[in-house]
Order: sequence, then structure tokens, then C-alpha cells
Amino acid sequence: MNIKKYRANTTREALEKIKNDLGEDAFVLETKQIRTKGFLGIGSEKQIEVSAATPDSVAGSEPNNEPARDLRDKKLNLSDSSDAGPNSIEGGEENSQPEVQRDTDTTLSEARVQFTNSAKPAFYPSRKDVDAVEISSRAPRVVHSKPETTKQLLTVPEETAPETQPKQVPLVSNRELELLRSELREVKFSLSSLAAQRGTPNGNSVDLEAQGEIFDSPFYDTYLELSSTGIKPGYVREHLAEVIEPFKNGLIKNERILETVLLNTLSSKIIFEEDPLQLAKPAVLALIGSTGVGKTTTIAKLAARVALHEDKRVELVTLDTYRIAAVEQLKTYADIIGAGCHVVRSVLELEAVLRRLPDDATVLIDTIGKNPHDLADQFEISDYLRSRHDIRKCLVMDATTNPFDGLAALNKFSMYGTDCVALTKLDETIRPGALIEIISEGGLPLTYLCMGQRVPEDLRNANVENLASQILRKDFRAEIQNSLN
Ligand SMILES: Nc1nc2c(ncn2[C@@H]2O[C@H](COP(=O)(O)OP(=O)(O)O)[C@@H](O)[C@H]2O)c(=O)[nH]1
Ligand SMILES: [Mg+2]
Repeated sequence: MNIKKYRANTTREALEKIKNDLGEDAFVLETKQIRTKGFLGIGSEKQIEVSAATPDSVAGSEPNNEPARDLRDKKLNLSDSSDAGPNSIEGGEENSQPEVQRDTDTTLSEARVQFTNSAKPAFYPSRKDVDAVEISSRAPRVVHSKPETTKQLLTVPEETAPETQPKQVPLVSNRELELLRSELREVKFSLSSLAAQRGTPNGNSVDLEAQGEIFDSPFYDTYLELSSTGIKPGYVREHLAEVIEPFKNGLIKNERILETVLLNTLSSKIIFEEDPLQLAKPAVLALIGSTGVGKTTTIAKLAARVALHEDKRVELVTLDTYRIAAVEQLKTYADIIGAGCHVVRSVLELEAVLRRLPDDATVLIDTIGKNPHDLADQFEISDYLRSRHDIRKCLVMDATTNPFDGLAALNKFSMYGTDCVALTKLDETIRPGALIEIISEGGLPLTYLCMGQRVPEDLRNANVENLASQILRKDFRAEIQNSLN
């Protein structure tokens, strides 16, 4: 490798030297500004240092000589860069300014120089007396040299060696190695937790080898998107693993993967229950739950649906005498719907009202909203309701609740003998899947879905399709996509 470095006050001077020394076919490898040593830094001067090689030596670093030949056809212009700095190399065309990488540690700019005495392109403000060297209007190709070649390039012949040898930086620092090691540890950790999931609670083992493919396209997008709806990533992985083979066999199309995985996840994790109010024998339904989760509103929705759409008799009973407004709220709904309304203050009063009501009436009981961590004064009513198997107890859960509080509510309100769950405020969260694990683990069937304040429109019976379409709402997906990007 015959590489030489030339120093001069201007690039033009350096190029002249190169031309005289190496001939007109020489290649410029690098141009940089250096400072000559002075005495204790005094008297040091700025100079231009140009590294150049003859075509044979550069072509030799390529697997074949094609690029070198290509470059022979390209005219390159180098202007005097002593004013503008060593990196200021511009294209011959106006507004076209190809940048040449000059980092000799890793790359080698393949700019072939042809010296012309006539061309004087307008490159720099101070171009008046510059004898320009032509530069290609197209950006020169940056060639990544092989490690050995780089090493060789860094070995500068003695007579042209610069005062300060470029320092060879180690390829990987100790810190990077440490980081890599800790990342490896994390990967191992994740793999072992995956392995621990091989036996799922329902006995279906998850194929660990198949799970590896989950992290490849197109499965990984589905994994990310469904996980970000709040559905437990472990559930998503489990059901993604099931679609890998059908996808490979062409049984599932790419655009159906997400939907298929979601439907499979929901139907395998959640028990969906038919609306108990639709059964032949009208049911008595009590709504239980924390303050403000939507019990009274859901009662109004249910009452309106039964009374107005099914033209059946509806009786509303409220135990929520703690707030006057709560009684008024229920009475207002009862008036609009044309339902009976009864206010009771004790278990005895409740029992008396229930006994009086006709058998053909659909009875909806509104209970007091309570902090699930403070149910000490609720034992009487909870014992009563738990003992009444003919009264269905529906736990109302707000879908915006975080899973930990959801789990607490599910456990605490179980003292009422809760039989099913209504999920409200699905319209208020982009992570409607977050409570799915809680409901699934709790083992209670899901009965109703509420997704707004409108009575009775924003009420659906819970089933796989209704819940899936709520989770995949277009506006939510757009937000999820934004957050993923
Ligand atoms: N966005 C939305 N708001 C709801 C939903 N259900 C109830 N709400 C609102 O939540 C608030 C509390 O509802 P309420 O029925 O009084 O709760 P309660 O204390 O459990 O009886 C009210 O402003 C309702 O309009 C729902 O599904 N979506
Ligand atoms: Mg209420």
C-alpha cells in the first residue's frame, strides 16, 4: 500500500505536490487541517495535510477493481480549503453538496482526483484565485475498509509520518462489554421465565421454540399492540404461539393475526355470561362495587332496556341512602323509564319490599358505593345478599382502575357473594385489557360492558366480539400506534 501524506499551506499547493509526485491518477484519501509544532506551542501554524495514493494501491483494497474503474469516470473538484476548513468539500453543481466522510479509522473516501488547469468552479466565497480540481457532482461512494486494510492504512510510511500518530481506538470498550454482558443476563432471565411458563394453568404447554418466533415479524407487531392494550403479555405470547403454524400454512392471513389472537385470548381467559335479565324467569339483580364506578348509571341503562325495549315491568330498589343525591338520581331515572322506585334502609326493609313485589317484575337493587378497604359496616347486607341465591350479585368494575386496585375490589367485595362482573367506563381507557387478567384469575363471568354515559345506548352484553371490538376501537388503536412509534 503506497500512501503518502503531503502538507502545504493550501490544499491547492498540496494537490500540486501530489500531482508532481504521484502523477495525475492519484487518489485523495483524506484532507485535514493540522497544526505544526512550535516551540512550547509558540509559532505553531495551521497547515493542510492531504493523504493520497496511486490507483493501484486503492484498487487493491477492493475485492475487484470495478469501483476504481467507476471512479475514473467521475470528475472530482477539490477547491482550496485553507479558508473553509478541511472538511469543506463541495459538489461541482450548485446546491449539490456531497459530504465526504473523512474518518480514516473506519472509512476511506474514494475520491479520485483529476487535476485540471482550466476549470474554476464557484465553490467558496474566497475562490477568486483558486485553480480548482474537479469533483463529481454525485456524492463519492464511502467504502468501509476491511479491518486489515484499515490497519495498513494507519501504518504511515516513515518519511511522511505526522507528528501525532492517529490513536487506534479499541473496537469495544470495557464498559460496552459490561453492558453487553448485563443485556445477555437479562435475555437469559427472560428466557428462563418463558421456560417457567411451559405449563400453563389450563394444562396447555407453550412451545418455547415456537415462542422464539413471536419476536419476529409479523408476530412481534401483534405482540406489541395487544400488550399495549393492557392485556397480559404472557397471554398474548401464549396465543401468538398458536397462530404461528396456521400462519405458515397459509390458514391465517397476516391481517387476521391480531384479531385471531385477541379473540382466542379473550375466549380462553374470560367466562362470558348471558344477560340474567333475559332469562325466562325475571331475575333479581343487585349491583355492588366501589364509589363512583357506575352502579346507578348501569342500573338505569338496564332498567331502560328492559322497560322500554322489552316492555316489561321494572322495579328499582336502592340501599344507597348515604347520599340524598343518590336517591334522587335513581328516582329521576325511575320516573323517566316508568319504573317503580323503593328506598330501603336495612336488610329487613329490603326483604319486606322484595316479598311485596310481583313475580313478573324485573328487580334491580342499587347498593351503597363503598371503599373496598372499609367494608366493616357492610356485614349485615353482605351476609344477607350472599345467602340469597335467587339474587344475582354483579360486581361493577371501572375499566380505568389499575389492576392492583381491581384485584383488591374483586377480593373484598366477594363477601357479598358476587356472581358476575360488569365492566364500565371502557370508553375512558386505552388499556381496556388491563383488568382482563384480574377478571380471569377471579373466575367470575363477565356479564355487561358499559362504554359511555348515555342511557341506555352505552350498554352491551358481554361477549367475545363486543369486548374485542372495544379493545380494538379505532381511536384507541391510533393512540396506541402513536405511543409505539
Ligand atoms: N364515561 C363513562 N362514564 C360513566 C360510565 N358509567 C357511569 N359513568 C359516569 O360515572 C359517574 C358515576 O356514576 P354512578 O352511576 O353515579 O356511580 P355509582 O356511584 O357507582 O353509582 C357518573 O358521572 C356517570 O355518568 C361509563 O360507562 N362511561
Ligand atoms: Mg350510585
